[in-house]
Amino acid sequence: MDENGVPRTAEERFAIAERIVRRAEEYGIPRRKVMIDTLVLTASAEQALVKETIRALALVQKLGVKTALGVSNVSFGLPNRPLLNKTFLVMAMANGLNMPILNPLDGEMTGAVRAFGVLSGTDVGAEGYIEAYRGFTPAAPAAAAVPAAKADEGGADDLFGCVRRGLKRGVRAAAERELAVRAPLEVVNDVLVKALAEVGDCYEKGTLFLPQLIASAEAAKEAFAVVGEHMEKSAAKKGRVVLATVKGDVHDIGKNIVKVVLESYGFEVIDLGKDTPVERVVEAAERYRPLAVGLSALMTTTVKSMEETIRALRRAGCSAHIFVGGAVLTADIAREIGADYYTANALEFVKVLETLLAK
Ligand code: B12
Repeated sequence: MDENGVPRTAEERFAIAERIVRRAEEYGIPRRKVMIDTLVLTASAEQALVKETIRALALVQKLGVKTALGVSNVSFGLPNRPLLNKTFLVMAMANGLNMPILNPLDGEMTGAVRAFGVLSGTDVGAEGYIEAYRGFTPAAPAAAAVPAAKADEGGADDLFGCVRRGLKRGVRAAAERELAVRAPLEVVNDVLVKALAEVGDCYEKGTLFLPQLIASAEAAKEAFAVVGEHMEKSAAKKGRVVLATVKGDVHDIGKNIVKVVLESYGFEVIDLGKDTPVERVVEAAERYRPLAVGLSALMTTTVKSMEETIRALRRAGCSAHIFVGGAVLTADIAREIGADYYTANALEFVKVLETLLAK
């Protein structure tokens, strides 16, 4: 990868590998001593990029370098990860992977490497293979996988069901039907947040997997857009709030809820989106002079970039009240990283803003 992150295509990754090899040779490092990792992304989130990693291996090995891969990344978020890991390992080795990074205590993986040595002719006379498997007796066949019990998925076409099952196509109509009988905020709190919480629980329990989670998140996003269209937006603005999910974090469902709720209570929201660079937040705080800056983070790892953002805002002399939120935060962490306020949800955020305005 380079300063622009992980390139999407094999050709772009190859171009970077070429640059590395050239530079190494300038320092007297021969290419046979260079190891290039063509980078594995997870099949559950970036399915189309799996074959780019494999194609990149085939291209890069022509440079006469060694190739490495952290194999098991490929299966993150999917069931029966060992099966995917092993299949991917074999695909990768067939395309030039010679230094796989894998669990050496996993007999299936080391077995695949040994078998590949025989079949590709690198283990001459199958010497290593025979040494490892002399006296091998086959294990009893594994029991067939039992389908996971289904949680309550809601009706096929109600809003809860659409989000729970990640059905993006029906979600708009389902949201309209729900909004005909309930107030927008009730739809958010009683249907959308609950459906997402259930999806999150099932994901954590391992009964639902990353591609399904992504589908649910996308369905929820569509539903929030519809809810937003139905929210009454008061013309008189109470105050301005800059909102952002911090750098490195792409979770924006919670932030989007906060936005919808703030707007419905008459606040003007400048939404900077997700994965927001520190400088963009500082720039927006300087440009819009908001009453408050609200930062969202959902991962332990991105609390650090939240802290950096707060520090940069302070350095720039930002006078706005700094609020933080997101499932990973607590009042204690908020204090530690220098925020002014932590609130657990959007409505509390509104309440605190209103008391600040009343002062
Ligand atoms: C949906 C989801 C995703 C979706 C996100 C889609 C999207 N557009 O947001 C996708 C599939 C893309 C995703 C990706 C990943 N995810 Co994820 N994801 C979740 C999940 C299931 C739900 C999060 C959510 O939306 N909750 C619902 C909303 C409404 O809640 P909320 O955000 O907390 O918001 C409420 C409050 O916190 C508050 N609030 C939120 N922000 C703010 C801001 C302010 C200012 C205020 C006042 C209040 C406030 O108000 C909101 C409404 O009440 C959680 C698990 C869980 N059960 O929480 C994991 C989870 C957050 N993800 C996790 C991980 C690890 C990842 C990945 C790294 C996985 C991977 N290896 O690919 C990537 C991250 C990529 C990245 N760089 O960010 C971990 C984080 C672990 C940790 N503690 O660090 C979790 C906890 C799952 C787990 N247990 O492993 N994820």
